[in-house]
Amino acid sequence: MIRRLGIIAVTSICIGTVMSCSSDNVDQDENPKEYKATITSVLEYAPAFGQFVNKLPVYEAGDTVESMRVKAEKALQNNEVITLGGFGGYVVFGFDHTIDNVAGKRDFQILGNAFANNAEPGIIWVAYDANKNGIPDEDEWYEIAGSEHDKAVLGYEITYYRPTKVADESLEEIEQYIQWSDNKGNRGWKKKNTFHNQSYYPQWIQAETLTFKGTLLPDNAVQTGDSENSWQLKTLAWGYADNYPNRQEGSKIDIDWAVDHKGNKANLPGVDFIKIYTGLNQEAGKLGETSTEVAGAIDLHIEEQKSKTLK
Ligand SMILES: [Ca+2]
Ligand SMILES: [Ca+2]
Ligand SMILES: [Ca+2]
Repeated sequence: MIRRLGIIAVTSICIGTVMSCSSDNVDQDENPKEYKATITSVLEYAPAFGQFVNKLPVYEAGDTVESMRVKAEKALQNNEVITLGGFGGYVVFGFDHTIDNVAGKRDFQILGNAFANNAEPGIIWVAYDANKNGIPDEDEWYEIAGSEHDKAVLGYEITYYRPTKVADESLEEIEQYIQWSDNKGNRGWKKKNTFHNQSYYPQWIQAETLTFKGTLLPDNAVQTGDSENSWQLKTLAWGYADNYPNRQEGSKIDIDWAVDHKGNKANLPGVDFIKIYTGLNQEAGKLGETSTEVAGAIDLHIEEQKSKTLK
């Protein structure tokens, strides 16, 4: 099921459990290695279109796929928010160790910027580096089957087209800004709103189109009144990124929820890499497109160990 999405190639960097980027190994004998509970590397950053794209992180003239990857990596290492844009936009990151799948417990947490009635659920894929080559191979990915899995559209594919109308300083609304089409015969336009005047198409990408494939969640936006401002983005029950506030249990994930493309339990011993992508193709009035944001991830077992040590 897990074909490489989009157009970005994996960049070879120091990742996983078999390589080390830092000088942590120095004096290893006296000081046994302490693993970080948080993200240590970003392997790919490939957002779709979006009102925060080119802002979180900031695109500057001359930036490339690689320099934007580095910006996303620094942001996530510091728990700063990055945007994934509309449906399919993604980030892939890793840790300096394998996050264990502890039986009967949630194992990791994805940090986002969700708050009450502002959930922008992202689908979570996990990879266990079974062949220990330090990269997530295509056949090592599994999907966290969250609460909406049975209602979701599997194998959804969308293409966005580079806008011909250039966003400028006038902050005008552009109704027909970015054209899109999907593999279900739908097509339409994404709006540019009056709040964000930069381009919504990733400026470091030369291609005229961006294509993403994955699992599409049912819409979660509800209009609660007559005004364009009265939209709420409802929280899904469990198993997604940027769905619950970071302090809540709902932002924590059990590796046991991972399934293969047939829906069978993956029974993974742990996770080395995580991929998050925006799970909705939805616009909600003045809120604009629904876009998952990610601000980091935490190995809950290391966190727990630390708090035990402090007691
Ligand atoms: Ca578990
Ligand atoms: Ca591998
Ligand atoms: Ca969000």
